[in-house]
Amino acid sequence: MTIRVAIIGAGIMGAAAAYALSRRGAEVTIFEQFAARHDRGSSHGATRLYRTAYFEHPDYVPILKRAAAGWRELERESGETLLEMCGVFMAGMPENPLISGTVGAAEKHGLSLQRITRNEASWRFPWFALDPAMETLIEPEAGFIYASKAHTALLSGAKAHGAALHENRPIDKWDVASADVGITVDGQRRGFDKIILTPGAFAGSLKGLGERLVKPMRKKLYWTSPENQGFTLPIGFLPFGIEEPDGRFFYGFPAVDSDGVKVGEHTGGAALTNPDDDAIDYSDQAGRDIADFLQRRAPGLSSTTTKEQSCLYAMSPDGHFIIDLHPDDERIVFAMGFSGHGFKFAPVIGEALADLAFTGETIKEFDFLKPERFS
Ligand code: PYC
Repeated sequence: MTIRVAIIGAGIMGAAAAYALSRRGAEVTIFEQFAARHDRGSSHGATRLYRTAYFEHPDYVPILKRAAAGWRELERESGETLLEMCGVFMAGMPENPLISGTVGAAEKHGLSLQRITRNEASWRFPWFALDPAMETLIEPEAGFIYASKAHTALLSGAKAHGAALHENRPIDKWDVASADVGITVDGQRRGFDKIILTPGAFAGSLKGLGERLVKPMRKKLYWTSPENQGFTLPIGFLPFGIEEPDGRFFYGFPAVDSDGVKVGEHTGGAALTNPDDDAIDYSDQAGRDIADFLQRRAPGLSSTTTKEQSCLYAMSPDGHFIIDLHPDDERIVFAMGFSGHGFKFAPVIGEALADLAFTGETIKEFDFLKPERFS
C-alpha cells in the first residue's frame, strides 16, 4: 500500500527526504513556507564543505561515507557534478578540536590524511600566513558540494518521482488523530499517514521539541573582491578550514564564479529569538572579523569584501543533529538541529528519514543522534 507522507520544509533536508521517499514509492507532498529555493534559511548559496574525518564526532564517519555514495548516485541520476572531492586544507593548533579531532577521527576509522610540513604548506598555499606552532594537513576524502545545484537536483528528482511541492504555503499546524496525521494550511486540513518535520532554523514555529531544542543563529558569509577570481581549484586553491589559537574557526572556498573566494566564520554569530530577525550590530562586527582574518591569515588575497550573505544555523544544544520518531506519536518523524554542518549529509539524512517513515527504524549509526541524549 502506498504511504502518504507530508514533508514540512523544502530546504536541503526536506528535499532529500522527498527524493528518497518518492524514489521508494511514497506519495509525497512538500509544504514550503517561502519559495522553494529561497535565501532566508540554510540551504542557499553555491558551496558547502564536505569532510569525512569528522572532528566534531568520529561517529559521523560511517554516515558520511554513505552521504558521499548518495551524492554520487544523485550525480548519476541528475547528470550534474555535485561533489568536488578535491581535498580540504586545514590548519590549527595540534591540541585544539579541528586538528586533534580530525586526526582522531581519521585514526579511528582508518582514513588517510596528508600531514604536511609548514615548509610544504607555504609553497603549496602561499596565500596563507600561519602561526609557527600551527599544524597543517590535507584531508583527501574532503572537498565541497555545489550546494545550490544539489538542492535543485534533489527537488527536481523528487518531482520527477511524483512528489508535489507546494511553495509559499506556511502551515497553520500539524496534528495527530487516530485515523491519520494532519496538516492544516490556509484553514484546510489534509490527512496523511506520516509527517516529516525538516524545519531548519524555523523549528521554533513548530512548537514542542523544535521550540525546546533548536535555536536560530545568524551567520554572515563574505566574498572577497573580484580580483580573487583567479583563486580557483585548478591553481591548487583548496577549500580550507583554519582554527585560530583562541578557538575561532574560519573557512573558505576557491572561486567557483565571478564573486571570487567565499569566506565565513563557523564560530561566532548572533543568537536570534526569531529567525526572521536581522542582527545589524552583529553584521558590522562579523564584517570586521572577516576583514581582520583575511588581513592576518590570507594577506595574499584582497581583504576587501564585495558581497555578503546571511545564513541561518539551527543550533542544537550540543551542536549535533537530532533525528528520530516523535516521542508522542511515531507517525511524526523529524530531523533538526543541523547546527551549521549538516548540508554535506543530505542524501543519507533523506534515506534515514525515509527508513523511519516506512519502518519506524533506521541504521544503528544514527543512534547517537536521538534526542533522548538530552533527557
Ligand atoms: O559543514 O563542514 C562544515 C562547515 C565548516 C564550517 C562551516 N560549515
